[in-house]
Amino acid sequence: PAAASLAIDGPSAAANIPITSTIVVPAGQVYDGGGNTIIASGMGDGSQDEGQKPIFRLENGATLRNVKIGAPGCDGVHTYGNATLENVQWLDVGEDALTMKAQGNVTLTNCVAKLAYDKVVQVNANGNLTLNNFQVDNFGKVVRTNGSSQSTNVITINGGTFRNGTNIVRTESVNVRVRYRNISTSNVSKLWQVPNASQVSTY
Ligand code: ADA
Ligand code: CA
Ligand code: CA
Ligand code: CA
Repeated sequence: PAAASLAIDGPSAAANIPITSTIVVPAGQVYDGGGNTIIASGMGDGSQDEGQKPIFRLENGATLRNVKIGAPGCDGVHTYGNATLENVQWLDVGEDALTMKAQGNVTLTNCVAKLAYDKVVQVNANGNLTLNNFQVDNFGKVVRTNGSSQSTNVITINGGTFRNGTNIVRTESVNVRVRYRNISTSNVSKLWQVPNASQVSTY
């Protein structure tokens, strides 16, 4: 009967989705990956080489949710303005996982990042970065502002687990504020690498 075949087909199982070019999420739109895993080819090898392509490009106001980024992680996710990420899992971070490429407010909620050789979130623009319940294992820096740039950022870390890394935040900018609460850490060498300890507070 029809019901049996519906039951067999059921809700679709998670799948691997091969891509050969960046997935662009237009301004204000939502990309829901349905739990599928993106596998890139020809876009970079996931090493520390700069210039790899992003897996996703989020235009201003875009949302990315329920997706896994498999190896090679290439240059991860690029944001151009405000962005919302929910249940995004980087299974093997490439050169980095997410880059703020233009000014905006970027929020990650219930995301996971693993196996980052160095940086997870690269901040190359002004704006606020909020990490709600971010689970990160194996990293150099969870958040790194760009070189000696004096960007203005409020970095809020609300919950989360950070294991096996060097810094949760590293910045050279005196214009960065870090606020955090309810975090769990293990084997992290120095949580906050900032110009002045007064830039970091709980809230
Ligand atoms: C390095 C590099 C920057 C930028 C950054 C990134 O810090 O020096 O120019 O490319 O990586 O965005 O990955
Ligand atoms: Ca880099
Ligand atoms: Ca990696
Ligand atoms: Ca990068």
